[in-house]
Amino acid sequence: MSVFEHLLETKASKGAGYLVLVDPDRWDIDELELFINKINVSGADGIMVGNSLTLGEGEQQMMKRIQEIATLPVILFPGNVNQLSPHVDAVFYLSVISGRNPQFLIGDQVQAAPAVRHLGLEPISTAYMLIESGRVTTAEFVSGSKPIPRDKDEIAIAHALAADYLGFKFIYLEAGSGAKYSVTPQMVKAVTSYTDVPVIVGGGIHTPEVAGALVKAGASFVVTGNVLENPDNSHLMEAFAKAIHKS
Ligand code: 1GP
Repeated sequence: MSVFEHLLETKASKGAGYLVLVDPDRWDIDELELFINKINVSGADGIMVGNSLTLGEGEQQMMKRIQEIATLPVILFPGNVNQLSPHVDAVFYLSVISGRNPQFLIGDQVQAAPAVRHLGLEPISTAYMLIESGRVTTAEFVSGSKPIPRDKDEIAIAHALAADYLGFKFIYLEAGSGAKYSVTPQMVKAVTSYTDVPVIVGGGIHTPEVAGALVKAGASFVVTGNVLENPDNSHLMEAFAKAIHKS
């Protein structure tokens, strides 16, 4: 089964899926191993790996270790072409459609395509929409693109429809890692009432209640990242999975 099929099957059987984002820059290898083992048994449906900007060394070794330990599909969530790796099962093949920066709309995708083929990675085309979230996030700064205002549902709808007509497999509503405010359930509801393309929501989601509300509004997948980087919060993983699956 491809990773895309696994994700669709997760949505069909559980109503929605839970993806945990691991930023390899934020962990040392021992802590990382413990964390991946926790994710494996948390009820999550997949592991995303990536970040908008890498400072640390050894990112490829970290990805290799993650894939060795993970019992869930590992999906690259790339911030740039250099993050492409043989140590993932699939790659969210992102285009930042909310922006008008050609590099992030199509330039990097052209650069990456031969490597994706060469590495035998499964590309999952994903229309990435940055939504304004109360502060300038790294994703916004690095992509050099303007986010969609958080209260302008009509703008989000028009972008989502364009993504649908262009044939993207997923739409990603992204407040950005460390966002002050997550994407609103209202925006998720608005977008999902106009398109059947499955919607992934991430950025600034800190409680299972918020995750559950986003699923009730129509999200097919919810992503958490930062909140689990505090070891005191690792117990939240199971609560996130439950809230997302039952909503
Ligand atoms: C994934 O960028 C998000 O879409 C993750 O955001 O780190 O704020 O959970 P957080």
